[in-house]
Amino acid sequence: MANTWGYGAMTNHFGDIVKHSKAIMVIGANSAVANPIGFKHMLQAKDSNRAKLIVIDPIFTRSAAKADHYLRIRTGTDIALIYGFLHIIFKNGWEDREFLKDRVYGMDLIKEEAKKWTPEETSNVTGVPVEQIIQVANVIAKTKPMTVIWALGITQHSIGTSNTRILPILQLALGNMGKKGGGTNIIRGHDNVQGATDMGCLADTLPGYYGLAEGAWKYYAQGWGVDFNWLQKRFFEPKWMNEKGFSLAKWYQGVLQEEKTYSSSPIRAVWIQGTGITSMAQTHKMKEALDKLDLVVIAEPFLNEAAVITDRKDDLYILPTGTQFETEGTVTATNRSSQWRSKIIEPLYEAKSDEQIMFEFAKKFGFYDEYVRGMMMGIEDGVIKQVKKDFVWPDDAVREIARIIQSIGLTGWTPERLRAHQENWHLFDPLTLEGRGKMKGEYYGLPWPCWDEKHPGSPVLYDIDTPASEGGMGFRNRFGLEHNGVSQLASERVTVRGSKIKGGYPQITKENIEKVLGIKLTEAEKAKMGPSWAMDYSGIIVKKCREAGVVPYGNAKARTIVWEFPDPIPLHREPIHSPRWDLVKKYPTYPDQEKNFRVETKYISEQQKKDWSKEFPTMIVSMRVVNLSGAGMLERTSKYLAHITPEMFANIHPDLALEHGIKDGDMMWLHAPHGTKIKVKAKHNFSVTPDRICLPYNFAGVWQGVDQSDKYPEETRPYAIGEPSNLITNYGFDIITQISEFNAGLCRVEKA
Ligand SMILES: Nc1nc2c(c(=O)[nH]1)N[C@H]1C(S)=C(S)[C@@H](COP(=O)(O)OP(=O)(O)OC[C@H]3O[C@@H](n4cnc5c(=O)[nH]c(N)nc54)[C@H](O)[C@@H]3O)O[C@H]1N2
Ligand SMILES: Nc1nc2c(c(=O)[nH]1)N[C@H]1C(S)=C(S)[C@@H](COP(=O)(O)OP(=O)(O)OC[C@H]3O[C@@H](n4cnc5c(=O)[nH]c(N)nc54)[C@H](O)[C@@H]3O)O[C@H]1N2
Ligand SMILES: [Mo]
Repeated sequence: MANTWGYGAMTNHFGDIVKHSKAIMVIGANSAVANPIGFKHMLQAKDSNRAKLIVIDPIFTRSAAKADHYLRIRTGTDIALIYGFLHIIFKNGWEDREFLKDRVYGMDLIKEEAKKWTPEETSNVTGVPVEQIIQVANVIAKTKPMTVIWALGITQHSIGTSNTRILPILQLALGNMGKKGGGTNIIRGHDNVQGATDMGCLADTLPGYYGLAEGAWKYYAQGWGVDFNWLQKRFFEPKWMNEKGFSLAKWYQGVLQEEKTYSSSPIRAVWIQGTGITSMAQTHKMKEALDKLDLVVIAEPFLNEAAVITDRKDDLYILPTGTQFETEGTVTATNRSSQWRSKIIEPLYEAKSDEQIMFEFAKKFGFYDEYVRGMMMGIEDGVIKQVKKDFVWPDDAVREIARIIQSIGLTGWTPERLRAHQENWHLFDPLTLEGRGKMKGEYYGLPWPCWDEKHPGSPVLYDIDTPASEGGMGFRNRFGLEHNGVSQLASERVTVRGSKIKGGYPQITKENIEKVLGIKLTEAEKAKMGPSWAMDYSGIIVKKCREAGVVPYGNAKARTIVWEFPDPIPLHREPIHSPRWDLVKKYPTYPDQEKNFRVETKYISEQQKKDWSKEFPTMIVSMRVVNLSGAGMLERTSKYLAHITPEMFANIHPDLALEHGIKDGDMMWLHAPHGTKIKVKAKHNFSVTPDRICLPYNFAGVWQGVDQSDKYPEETRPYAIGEPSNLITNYGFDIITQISEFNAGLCRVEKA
């Protein structure tokens, strides 16, 4: 429930923080380094609103250095801390009772759990002093609106999904959702990572979060102009069509088959396009898998170091790929705004752009016609059909997206509108996103949902004080009409401004539209209309909703209980490898997972095998550095960027280092519970305490002490190489998303 759309994104935007936030809680993010432009807005809010900045992080980061309140938390204990805040908030009656009554379902269960989290127990688990817990609980309860900002310190845990749920729950309790200056602002990572998620670059959904059920596939078959049976035949057996694929985190199991695997045969070939591989945990397993495959293809502008860590000599191809300067199209920012990007130059030398490579692939494997047909479809007189014989790239791709992805309201994103925004940057206010002059009435980048071609986009989600036609909305009705006999719709007091319907209402379907909107459809309209607002190519549902001032996705309550998850409400569970053996018994992890995506995953059996902390007493925390990104190949090939961090290092407290005889600048070994080790430079540093070390993950080219320089093809060795830290990232995966536990885990330090 990071937001009710499914995945994380910003509910608000950076300019909104500058203008309206009075408190900013940054938890598990180091924006000063990872998102400096975003962070500038937080500093501006301190100036413009005297906003209080609260930073919660196991490391004293550069962001923490600017905080009014810095809480040094032990990794993986955020749920405990937030319950600790909620304990104090409920005890003092500081929660927003009206908001809870009208717009939230299930807060009583949260209140019950919070009772257990006294300041003393919270302090025991999190390591944050009691007085600080009480002080910050006071600040956040009394300084409104507060926005909550997070990134990877929250998600990269075996309890990552629960982490991402407890924070919106805090914001609901305080009544900070759907408010200017409030909300939950999840800062996304890479350029266009929001767009990639929206487009379904995931193993468990179709684009636009449509899921993998038959109805969704049929909707897509229609939109792509292909036969459903043809789509089904792409799969070895029909049942795989409705099953999640392998996740990026554990694809190697599909090759190695060491843990129980659910697949028709082992994976024999892998196609890598846009990920560095050493950025993945269990890198030693990734290497084994790369060695064992029949075929590896890498589509890359640089030399991807997947090609360096493997020992294979044959059947490895690197396809030179254009960069983002050599292609054109749209990207989506962390606040759901879209941006048109122009091509600066044609792909250089023999390189091809990503889409050209995909087109060639489709031709080679005989499905090119079906692959591109979606771009030649159109809606005529309310019916979807093929309307032309050729396509224009990228315009027709953008039109296809707008036609099909109604679920998050990309419907208004026409190439014409997005191009006009690019051409008229000067006419948009950077803080309010409002357009002026000929851009008047639109928000910059048409932040989704943008329901139709006249809609301005929605800069702040769940804001009922704004009319639907200007971006207002309630919470989405996504989980049925009632649960345990309680209505899931917003109360009668929650009316979206200007709406014809007072109070809550369900999502609009063909079946309920006449009743809910109080209208009469013609037979012709009924014949064209799709089954629900998200699957209606005719656009009639959205049109009728607009006329009634109604948001097609309904007006419901936010839920704190996700009844289909292993933990219906978030619960603190110790990391798989925890430094606190006493707490492992009290707050154990999940039972082992029989199957998620295509593999089994170990939880309790690994956690409780033994007291890992005896042999591996030091916590690992992952950090970013400003000059490198991701797997790091891209920046390490720049002489100037490489120069800033010429070698792989870890920040270590002098007390811990000297205990092992490690002087500042000495090399040291870091050993992981699964038997791997890396050799890195020790940097004495006071941002860490003696119980934890902190290290970047942007290196490759050295493997457990062995320099791999000779494995780079001529003239491709980057200026800086080093050990991939993910060689020692511990085993551990989120129970829902399977993201790796990059930000918890243990190691042992040894002088090299
Ligand atoms: N220990 C640890 N590991 C982590 C993380 C952490 O915090 N700690 N963070 C995780 C996160 S959030 C992420 S997003 C990943 C990031 O890690 P990766 O996904 O590996 O990201 P990058 O290295 O930025 O990019 C991958 C490759 O894409 C190539 N590339 C760049 N532009 C293009 C293009 O236009 N087309 C094509 N085809 N390729 C291109 C780059 O050269 C690079 O080799 O790392 C994850 N791994
Ligand atoms: N220069 C640069 N910028 C980048 C990137 C890059 O590689 N280089 N990568 C981009 C990408 S892909 C992403 S996803 C974003 C990531 O953006 P951020 O998540 O802001 O970046 P990190 O440095 O990983 O910050 C995570 C913070 O969480 C803290 N942390 C770790 N465990 C816990 C915990 O259990 N609880 C709490 N409260 N905090 C914890 C860490 O100490 C760290 O300070 O950055 C993007 N920007
Ligand atoms: Mo990321």
